[in-house]
Amino acid sequence: MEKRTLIIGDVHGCFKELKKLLKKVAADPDKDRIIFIGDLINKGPDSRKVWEIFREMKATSIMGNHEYSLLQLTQGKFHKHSKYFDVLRKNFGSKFDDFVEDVSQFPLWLEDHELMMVHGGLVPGLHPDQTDPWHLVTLRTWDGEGEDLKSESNPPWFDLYTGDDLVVFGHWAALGGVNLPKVIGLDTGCVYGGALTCLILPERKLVSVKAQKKYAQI
Ligand SMILES: [Mn+2]
Repeated sequence: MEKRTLIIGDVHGCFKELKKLLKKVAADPDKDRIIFIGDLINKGPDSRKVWEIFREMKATSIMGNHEYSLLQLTQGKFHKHSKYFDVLRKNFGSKFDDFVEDVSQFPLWLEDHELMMVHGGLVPGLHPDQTDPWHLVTLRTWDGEGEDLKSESNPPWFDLYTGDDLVVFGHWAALGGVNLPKVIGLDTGCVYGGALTCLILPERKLVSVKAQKKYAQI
């Protein structure tokens, strides 16, 4: 049987829901390829526990905007999400440096045969290696220039996508998930009281577990 690929949406510290979801899909680190779509951390109950599960699952993660900002901050650059930094540091304690080392290995995108994975989205007409990393991790809508990445007066980036790869992304919880022929959005807003979702490939099956509570405001 072909190896399964399990792609998991934005966890944001929701370790209980993550455990439940992994159980529901019978995730097996020795048999499945397990990939997180980014934003493992911040906002939710326990980022460190999510990272521990990530390690147990021998998983990979795409770089989310929260991981990207964390790296910038550890390099002394001011960035968004700095308000989460102290909480995260305390949460990880003596494991903080190990965690940051792991995060520094997260790819900004992953392309594999006919599959493309990215946290935010793809700039229309550009390959990720031609794209500003900040766009890859935060893009929602496209204004034609990349100045405004989220105004709802502009079209979602995936409305302008014309490639052949199946693109799997996260980051846009307000949509409550996206399922189009060439585009799958996995952020179903677990930390906001929604659900945590896993895409199983090659079957293209979506499996979710409901959030136990609302941990943060969207
Ligand atoms: Mn995000």
